[in-house]
Amino acid sequence: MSLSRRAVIGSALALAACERPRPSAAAVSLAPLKALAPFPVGTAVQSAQLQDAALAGLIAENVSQLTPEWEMKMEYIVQDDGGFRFDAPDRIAAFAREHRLRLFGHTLVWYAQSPKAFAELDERRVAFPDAYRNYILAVVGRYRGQAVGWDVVNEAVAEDGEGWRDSLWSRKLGPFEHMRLAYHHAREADPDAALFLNDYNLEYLPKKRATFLKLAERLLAAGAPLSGLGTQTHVAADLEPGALKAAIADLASLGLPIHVSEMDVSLARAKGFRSRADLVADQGRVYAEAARAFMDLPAAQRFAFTFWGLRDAESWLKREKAWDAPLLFDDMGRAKPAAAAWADALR
Ligand code: 9MR
Repeated sequence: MSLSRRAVIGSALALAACERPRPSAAAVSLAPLKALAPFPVGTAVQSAQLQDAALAGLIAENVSQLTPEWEMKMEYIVQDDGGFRFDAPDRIAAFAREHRLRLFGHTLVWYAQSPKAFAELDERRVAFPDAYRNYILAVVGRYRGQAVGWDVVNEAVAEDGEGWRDSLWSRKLGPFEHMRLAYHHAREADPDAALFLNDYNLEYLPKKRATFLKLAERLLAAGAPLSGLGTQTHVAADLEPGALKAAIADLASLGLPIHVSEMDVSLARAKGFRSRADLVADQGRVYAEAARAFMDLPAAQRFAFTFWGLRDAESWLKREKAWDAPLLFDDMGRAKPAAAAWADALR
C-alpha cells in the first residue's frame, strides 16, 4: 500500500473514530475462501496475470473455479480475417487443469461484441447462420470435457429492463431466435456443460429481473437447453439492504442453479460524500448479504460464487477510478474485512 493511500485511510479512520467504532481497514487472517464455502468459489482471471507468482498462488489457494475475464470472448478469439485464436484461453485452461480448478466459459454471444469478421461476412462464401454455429461449435467444442459451464448469452435484457437488446446477432438471426440457436449449438458442442443466461443490475432493477426471468422461461418453453441463471452482481457499497437477498431468491424461483458470476462491490460508485471507513463497513455488509442469500438457496441450486478478481489491484473498476477497492483482497493480496464479512456470513 502506498504511503499516501495509507494516510488517506488513516485520516478517514481517525475521523470516523469520533463517532463509533469502525471495522479496521487492515488485513484480516482467514482460511482459504474455498475451504470455507460449501460451494465452488470462482474468480475472473486474465492469462497474463498468471505470470504473477503471488497472484497465481492466491488464486490456486482460494478458488476452485476460473472464468477468463475477456480472453474467451469474441474480441480475443475472432480475428479480422475470420480466423480463431485460442492461445490465451488455452493458458487459462491449462492453469485450471494443473491446479485442479473448474473452468467456466465466458462468453459466447454478447450484444457488445460483433467482430469485423462477422459484421463484414462475405455471405457468398459462408452464410451468417453457419458462421454463427461454427463459432459456437469451435469454442465450446475446444473446452468440451473441461468447461463445467458457459455464459451462452450475456446481457440480453435492455438496460432499462424493457425488452431485449438490439445487436448484430438479433438483427441477423432474430431477436429471440439468435438466443435459442446459441443454446442449441452450445449443447451440440458439449452435451454436459451447464448453459447459462447471464445479466447485471438484476438486484437494482426488479423490472429488468422480471424481463430476464421471462426470457429464461421463454427459452425453456422453446426447448432451449438452458441450465442455469447468472447474476453478475457488480454492485456498489450503498446498495439498499435486502436488494441482493430479494434478487437471489427471486432468480431461484425457476428452480435452476444460480451463479453469482462476477461479484464486486465498488466504493467509488457509491453515491454521496462518505468516509472511506463507512464505505468499507458497507462493503462488508453487502458481501455478507450476498453470501447469506446464496447459502439460503437449496444446495443443488448453488452452482458457484464468482468474484470478478481477487486483488483490488487487478479490478476493472480500479482502472475506472484508481482509489476504488471493490474486491476481497487488497493490492498486496491480503484478505480485507470484506473477506471476513463474506466468510462469517456463510456460517
Ligand atoms: O472486466 C472485463 C474487462 O477486463 C474487459 O475489458 C471487458 C470487455 O471484455 O469486460 C469486463 O468484464 C465484463 C464482463 O465480461 C461482463 N459483465 C461486465 C464485466 C465488467 O465490465
